[in-house]
Amino acid sequence: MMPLPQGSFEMGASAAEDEREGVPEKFRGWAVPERRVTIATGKAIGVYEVTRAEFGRFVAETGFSAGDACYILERDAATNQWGYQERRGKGWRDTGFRQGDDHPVVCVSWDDAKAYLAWLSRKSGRKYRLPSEAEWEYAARAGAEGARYWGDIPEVACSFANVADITAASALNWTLSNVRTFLCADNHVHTAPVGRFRTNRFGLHDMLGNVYEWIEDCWNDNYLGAPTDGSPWLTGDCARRPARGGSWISIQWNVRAGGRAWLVSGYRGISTGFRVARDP
Ligand SMILES: [Ca+2]
Ligand SMILES: [Ca+2]
Repeated sequence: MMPLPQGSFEMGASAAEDEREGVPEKFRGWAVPERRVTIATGKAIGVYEVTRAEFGRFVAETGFSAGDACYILERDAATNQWGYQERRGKGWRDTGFRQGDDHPVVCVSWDDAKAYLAWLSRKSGRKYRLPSEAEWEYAARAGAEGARYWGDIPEVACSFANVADITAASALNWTLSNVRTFLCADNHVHTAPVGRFRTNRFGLHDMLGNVYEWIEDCWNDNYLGAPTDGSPWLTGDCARRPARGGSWISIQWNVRAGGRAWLVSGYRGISTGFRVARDP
């Protein structure tokens, strides 16, 4: 765990950033209005995404079942396009690609993450939970105001994050043109071991890339009426939850500190995991 410095920051992403990053029309305007958010003292967040080994200990001790199906990436034989398909027999133990114990756990839903956190809280006597969306973004930015904590040059990504890069594109035979793959090599086709890449200024690994991270809040289409004290926003569409930071499969516009995405809370997929947060 890493203590988060008390402070305030500008949360959100401007229309100008959405434009510059080539965010598709239907995904624009989700991270406005930008607003000042204050993070109270005493919060802490995981330095790493939760690993397969950590989730495995939870399952071994409790017998918890994280379902029997997961959305995996497959190439459609007819159209030759990659897309997500839900497959029985796939799950956090068998994702369809090689994962070591130190890789982030995937194929876990928001509810699975909450079950893990309840177990961890019982075991440790501390109150673990998912990060609020504000805490997550504060932690991801670590003082940076732009789209990414490593600065304005997208290709610097490959020393800071596991993203959709040249390695993945060549292994999976994607075309690089017009989808804004990161034009650098991070040397990982799928997930990477946690902590393999450089940290941001708060000492946190993989806040961008590797796996999308579940957030405590309910989903709202923009920040009108959102809390400004760092607490989770628990009204709105609670069947959907934010997932932040992009993943190993994400092209440039999906890998932004202020960018937002949502998933149905029961969704289990090969690019989604979580990290933990803790109150004082
Ligand atoms: Ca990669
Ligand atoms: Ca991540």
